[in-house]
Amino acid sequence: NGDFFQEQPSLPNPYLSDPLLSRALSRLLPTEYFTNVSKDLEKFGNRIVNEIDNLGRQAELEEPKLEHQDAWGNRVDNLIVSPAWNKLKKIAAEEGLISIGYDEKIDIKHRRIHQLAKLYLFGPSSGLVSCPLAMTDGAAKTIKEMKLDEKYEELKNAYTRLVSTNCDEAWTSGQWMTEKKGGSDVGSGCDTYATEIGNGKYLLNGYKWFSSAIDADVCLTLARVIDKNGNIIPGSKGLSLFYLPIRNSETKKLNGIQMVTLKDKLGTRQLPTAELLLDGVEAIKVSDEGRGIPSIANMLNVTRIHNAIASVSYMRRIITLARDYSTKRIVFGRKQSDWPLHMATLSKLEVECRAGLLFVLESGRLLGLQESGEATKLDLLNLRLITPVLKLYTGKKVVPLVSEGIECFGGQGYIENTGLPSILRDAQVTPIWEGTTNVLSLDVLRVFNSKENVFGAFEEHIKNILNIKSNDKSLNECVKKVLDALEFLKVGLYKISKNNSLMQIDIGAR
Ligand code: MFK
Ligand code: FAD
Repeated sequence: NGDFFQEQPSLPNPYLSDPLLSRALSRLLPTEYFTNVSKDLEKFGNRIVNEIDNLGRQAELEEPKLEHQDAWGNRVDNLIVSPAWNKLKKIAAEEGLISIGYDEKIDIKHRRIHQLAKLYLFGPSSGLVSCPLAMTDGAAKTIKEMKLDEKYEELKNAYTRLVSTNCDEAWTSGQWMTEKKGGSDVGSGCDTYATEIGNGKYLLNGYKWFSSAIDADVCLTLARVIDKNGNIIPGSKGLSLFYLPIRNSETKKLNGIQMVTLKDKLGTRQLPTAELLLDGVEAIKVSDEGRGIPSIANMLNVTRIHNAIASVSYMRRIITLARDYSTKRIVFGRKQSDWPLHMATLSKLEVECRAGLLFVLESGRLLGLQESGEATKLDLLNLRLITPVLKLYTGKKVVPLVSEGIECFGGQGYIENTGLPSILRDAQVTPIWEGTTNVLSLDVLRVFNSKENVFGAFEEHIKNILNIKSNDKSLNECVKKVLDALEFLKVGLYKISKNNSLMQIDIGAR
């Protein structure tokens, strides 16, 4: 009847309520460092509940808009974003969501784990600011690994801004790769051309079909250099990497860029994703000629880890809310949580989410080893191998998981102003951008087909992890199953490499 009101699900401190995160961190981090990280995450968790989550919701409700002209007909391309979006970007800088990964004062080997844990808490409340953060991290890593000489002062300055904690100075970066002809096959799809104008500078002309977080300050992009005779090299070997400021630092006008339209998207509607006409964009070539794809790969590998964090964070959010709701919703005379069938459903989701979190943290561990210079050859091979697997696996799992989570709320899960449907819509992008599942499967094959003994490294890595001495029968059975699967995978990969066929293998299913 009309006077019944269902108690709604509430969001607890995402760090304190996470059943696994703190335990996993205490295993991965030295004790004193863990204590500090734990305090930071608890404080951040409170800020998420009390401030950030509301801002994220506001950013979602106040979608970005693009005004092409001012009242007098001047072309202005004025991008209007929610004040909440801007505030979230400031909070991200202040909280060190990028800087933690680069702070030389922090234990280099472990700081990535801290950063990933913090991003995992932030993701579902971030109003999709998680997207520009991913690209900013990718750009910072790419610039850092370039070992630039003094002629690249502009890039050094950009790096300082990208990793800044000063919210008035911090910058974000875009990543423009996709064009109309191809987002996966960038080598054939790229029709952006670069003409040298001296001093290592070029003018870019082309059309970028998907460009997210277009309120960024700088960008990394790919273009094909036209040589003095007007010739170009087709395919991926003709692409070079360019850095550009999005606006002129003095006039603040767009740097030869026209924002053609904002994409009308299924989800991620908080995020301004534009089609851009590049009409004489001044840019600096930052890779050797023709080395654009391997140079932007540093960025891709970082953003793919961020993508996995986003996927797992959506899983965690829907489970947290569904768990809370299960203690509040009465069905057939009992709380949902008292029905074994409902708990079995939640348990399945829980197992998947925990596996995803451990997988993400493992990538953070390996990344930390790489950045501290302590990685063995085996660690480096494993990092290269697990990054596409992590991204494709979590991206593939999150959509059905969130869908099942939404069902736990019955009809309410389908109602817009509960905020629940947007989790499903936003999750659906994670298997698509930053490389689709099939394209990442092919990346896994690219790694296996390299000269290195990648499978040997992977096998050793798994065996090290599984080197558990236990009397627990079910644990030992699990270990055996994983070792059998490993053998199965080895045989499958051997067949694929023997036939030299780039057939699609569903790594996830295996
Ligand atoms: C909330 C989370 C947010 C996440 C961010 C949100 C923003 C969304 C932004 C985007 O979606 S940005 C666009 C992302 N686009 C993609 O991910 C492109 C997907 N396509 C691929 O990944 C293709 O595999 C790729 C374009 C990279 C390569 O295709 P090709 O032309 O077949 O490359 P090829 O010839 O096999 O490789 C060229 C070189 O790059 C080789 O090196 P060498 O020349 O030295 O032999 C490869 O080994 C190297 N390479 C390719 N992928 C690599 C890599 N190296 C390291 N890591 C990789 N992942
Ligand atoms: P296609 O490459 O045409 O792929 C279509 C299908 O073909 C996919 O299922 C794919 O798996 C499959 N396929 C392709 N090649 C093979 C193969 N060899 N074997 C088997 N199957 C294959 N891009 C940017 O550069 N910057 C951005 O900021 C950005 N933001 C985005 C924001 C959103 C919301 C979205 C949805 C996309 C964004 N993208 C961005 C683009 C995104 O990275 C691409 O859409 C994605 O990489 C796929 O490229 P495509 O759309 O051209 O699809």
